Amino acid sequence: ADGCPPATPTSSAAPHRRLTKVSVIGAGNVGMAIAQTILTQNLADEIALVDALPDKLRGEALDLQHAAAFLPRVRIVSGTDAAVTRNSDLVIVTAGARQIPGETRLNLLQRNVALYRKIVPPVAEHSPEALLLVVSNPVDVLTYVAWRLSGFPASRVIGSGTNLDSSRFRFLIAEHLDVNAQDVQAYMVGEHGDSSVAIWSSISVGGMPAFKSLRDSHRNFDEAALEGIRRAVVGGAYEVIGLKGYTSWAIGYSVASLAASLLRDQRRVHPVSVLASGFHGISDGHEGVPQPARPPWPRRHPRRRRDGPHRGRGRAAPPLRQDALGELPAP
Ligand code: 6V0
Repeated sequence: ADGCPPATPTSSAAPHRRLTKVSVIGAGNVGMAIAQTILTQNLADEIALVDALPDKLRGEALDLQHAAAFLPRVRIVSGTDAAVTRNSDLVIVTAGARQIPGETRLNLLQRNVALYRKIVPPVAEHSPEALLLVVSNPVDVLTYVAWRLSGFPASRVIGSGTNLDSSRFRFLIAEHLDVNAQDVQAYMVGEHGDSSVAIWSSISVGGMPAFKSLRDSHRNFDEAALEGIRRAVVGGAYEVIGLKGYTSWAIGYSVASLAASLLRDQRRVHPVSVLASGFHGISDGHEGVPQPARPPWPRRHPRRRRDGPHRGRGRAAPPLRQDALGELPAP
């Protein structure tokens, strides 16, 4: 794996505590922001980075390793081959084309579906019990594609969904009301990006339902301002991409918070992209809906390994025919 030592099976390294391995596929702006946030938050014992560009990958891995004196001890491995991800608990996929200024997320679909056909099957093979967390755009469609390509149960393939949109929403409401964003609960749901929906009734501040009390009191209640907040949430990525070329820090923290909830079983509720068949008239596909984020594997017990691709809880993915992939413009 490009000069880096091969990944150590996590189970043999520590007999008393099972080590946690997180892999990040795609060492671009988003992948590296996620990796460095996971590193600084001490969420993993081993981080594996995979990218198609060996020099850039090696440079990113070395750059992180050179910070070892200031960080928790984490083994960092890297490679262009998915073998380096072997035995991961969590695999985060960020590889793929990103938007250029003004481009929509859905424009990326064909290019990124083609990439996922190469990336997902070997990753699933090397870590058959992992949780797959999809970040590349369009994230909801690619989560569905990753589920179909992996053969994993639906409970083990989720997308970052509207977790980032919701954090933009919380930030802007917090600014509007001049309170701390961590004290604001508020959800954007639906498809990540342009068509995401603001759930105004979900807003609460310090446990108080905010929307109704603001409207009743006429205090800070200004429909134009609220519509401005919704527009700013939906246009947030376009604004950042127009200014700096890409987004990275907020998605890094957003995905690290999902990783923390999943790896540490924090029982938090996040708006993530899950198989939404049967919800609100959706027949087949992934959507961002608030979900208790729980690891589907038994964290406190030794892993039970079974043969075959369909393990664990949840609906198993029907096999995806190669020719059917080209017919996936939308779920
Ligand atoms: P980037 O900086 O161009 O990084 C993409 C990386 O993928 C590059 O380093 C490529 O070399 C690598 N790559 C390409 N092909 C492969 C392959 N076959 N195997 C491994 N690596 C490969 O893009 P950036 O990091 O800015 O964005 C990555 C993706 O995240 C894009 O699709 C964005 O649209 C998406 N985002 C999703 C967000 C969300 O909320 N879900 C938020 C921000 C960006």
